[in-house]
Amino acid sequence: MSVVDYTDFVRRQRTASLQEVDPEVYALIQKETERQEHNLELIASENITSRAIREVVGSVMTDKYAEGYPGKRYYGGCEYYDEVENLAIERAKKLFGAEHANVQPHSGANANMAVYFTILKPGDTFMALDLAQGGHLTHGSPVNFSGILYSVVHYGVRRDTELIDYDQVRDLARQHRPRLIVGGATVYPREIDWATLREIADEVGAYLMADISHPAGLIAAGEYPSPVPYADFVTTTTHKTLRGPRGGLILCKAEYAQQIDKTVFPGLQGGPLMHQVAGKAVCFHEALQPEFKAYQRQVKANARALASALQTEGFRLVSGGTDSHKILIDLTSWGITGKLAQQVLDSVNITTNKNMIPYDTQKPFVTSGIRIGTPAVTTRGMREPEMSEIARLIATALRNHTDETVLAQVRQEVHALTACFPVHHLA
Ligand code: DSN
Repeated sequence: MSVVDYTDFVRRQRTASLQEVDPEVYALIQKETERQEHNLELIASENITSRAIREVVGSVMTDKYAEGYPGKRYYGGCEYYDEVENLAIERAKKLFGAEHANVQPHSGANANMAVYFTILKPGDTFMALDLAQGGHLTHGSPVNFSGILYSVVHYGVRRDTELIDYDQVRDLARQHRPRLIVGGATVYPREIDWATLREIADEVGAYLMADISHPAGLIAAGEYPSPVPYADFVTTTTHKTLRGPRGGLILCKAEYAQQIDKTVFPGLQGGPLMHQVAGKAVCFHEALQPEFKAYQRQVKANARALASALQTEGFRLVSGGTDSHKILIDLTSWGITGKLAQQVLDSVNITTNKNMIPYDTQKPFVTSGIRIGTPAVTTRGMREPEMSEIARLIATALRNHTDETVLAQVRQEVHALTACFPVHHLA
């Protein structure tokens, strides 16, 4: 019987490249790299991380368990993990002006769950923006734990302005006396009035949680109103406008620090993903640089320029424009669905996502809108002139969506544009 010896195998693994070890996965990464180079990435929640962040999340920091918190771990050998987590915590607090930060949530959904588990009991009532009008799954959707465990009252946007109806929020809060009011959205392109939400929460004795997953980078740079002075809890992902590794973050007042930490671990999670925590430390460091402010200013300027150019092309924008990095296009008058628009734009290498518009009559998998955003194209270095170009390419593709010759021409123009703004292949 032949005995397989592993020692040579392990020795080779120390130095062998991914290409040598697993050519199949290597080839897929090459293809994804090419896709990122040639596609116009307009998904509002996506971005392109720095090489430093990709280096840290692919580092030896992935190897170790570190249950617990700095100075109070359940395993030995955590001295450098303590230091890196402390760096992440201190940088997050400085970046957002927060009293306490927990950097361990694996995702935004986990961060939201941790806040709910800290202050709500099953059956308690909370209020949030309806998913169909711009909210998030974890803001009480009936197919999500948040809608299953709790009694959820949704507020929405006004039909005429498509802006959050704060009068409705106040009326519903008085009627239902929620224990928590959640602010924050995945699609809403406008500023959120945190002071008014705080005022309503105080009137009914509710906690206020702000989910800033989308505008976190803008907020860190002072380009969007910060809820930190108003909210008891602020949750976010770290990979959208913030340009960090995929993950979650909770900021809160010092008085809730111990409870939040206990809910995250041991309440909800086991070992933290310390390579991601280290990546968050680098993300916050990058976001503290003056250049990050300039980048976020341009993200917003690009969104405004893109919105205005789209309107010139004849598109109706939900709420008439944007105050952030994202735009919601209503395609109803163009006679095409969001689903078809996404497919057509995909075919010319422009990446977007179909999205419900407020009071949509189409199903969520079809929709009447597409959502677009400027973080990734701004990271590539594109500015206002390119935003006009992108609006023209989108309009040309959608206006001629059955004409293969025009679509091929648009695809070529997308390639010509993206070739001028490399993502990874910088000299
Ligand atoms: N998937 C995110 C977004 O695209 O906004 C929300 O979790």
